[in-house]
Amino acid sequence: MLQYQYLQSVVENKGAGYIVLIDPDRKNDGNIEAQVRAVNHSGADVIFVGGSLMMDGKFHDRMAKIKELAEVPVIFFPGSSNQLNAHVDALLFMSLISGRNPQYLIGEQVISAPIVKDLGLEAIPTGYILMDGGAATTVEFMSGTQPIPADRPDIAVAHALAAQYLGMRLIYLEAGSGAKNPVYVKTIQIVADQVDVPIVVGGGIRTPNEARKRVEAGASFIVTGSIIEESASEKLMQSFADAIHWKEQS
Ligand code: 1GP
Repeated sequence: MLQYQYLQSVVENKGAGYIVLIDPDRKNDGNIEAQVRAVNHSGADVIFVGGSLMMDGKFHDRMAKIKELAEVPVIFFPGSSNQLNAHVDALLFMSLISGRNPQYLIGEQVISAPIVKDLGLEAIPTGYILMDGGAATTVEFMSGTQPIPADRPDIAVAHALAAQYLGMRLIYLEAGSGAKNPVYVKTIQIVADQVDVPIVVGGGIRTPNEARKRVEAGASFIVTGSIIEESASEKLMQSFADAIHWKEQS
């Protein structure tokens, strides 16, 4: 089964899906294994791997380790084309559509496409929309793009619709890793009301309750990174999974 179909089946069966983001950077050297093992037993549906900034050269080794240990699909969430590798089940083929930096709109994609083809990876076309999360984040700085103001859901809707009409199959509403404020519930509601494409929401989500509210607003997937990185707690992941999988309890 294609990974995109798997994602669709998660939404159909559970109401929404829980994605744990693991950043294969040096800062996680000591606890990557613990994070993946916890994911395996937590009810989480997918692992995203990736980050916007790598501080050493062991990125690919850590990716291989994550893939080897993971019992759920591993989907690559690339920070740039030079992170491409085969240790994944699919990749988000993203365009940072809220920005106006051609490198992240199309440049990185052109560099990546032949390599994706050669590696035989499933590419999931994704419109990546950066919303202001209350403080500057790594993705904002590294991509040289401005986020959409948090209180302008109309601008978010216009971008999300553009993504849909361009044929993108996921819309990622991102506040940035470690964001002070996650994407507003209201924004998700307004965007979800207008588009038919599944919406992924991440950045600054720290509690199962915050995740649940965003699912109720129309998010199809919730991503948590930092909060899990801090503790690698299986119990916390379980609470996230339970809060997000609303269909399983009804
Ligand atoms: C980043 O949305 C993810 O793309 C995760 O953010 O690290 O804040 O959970 P956090």
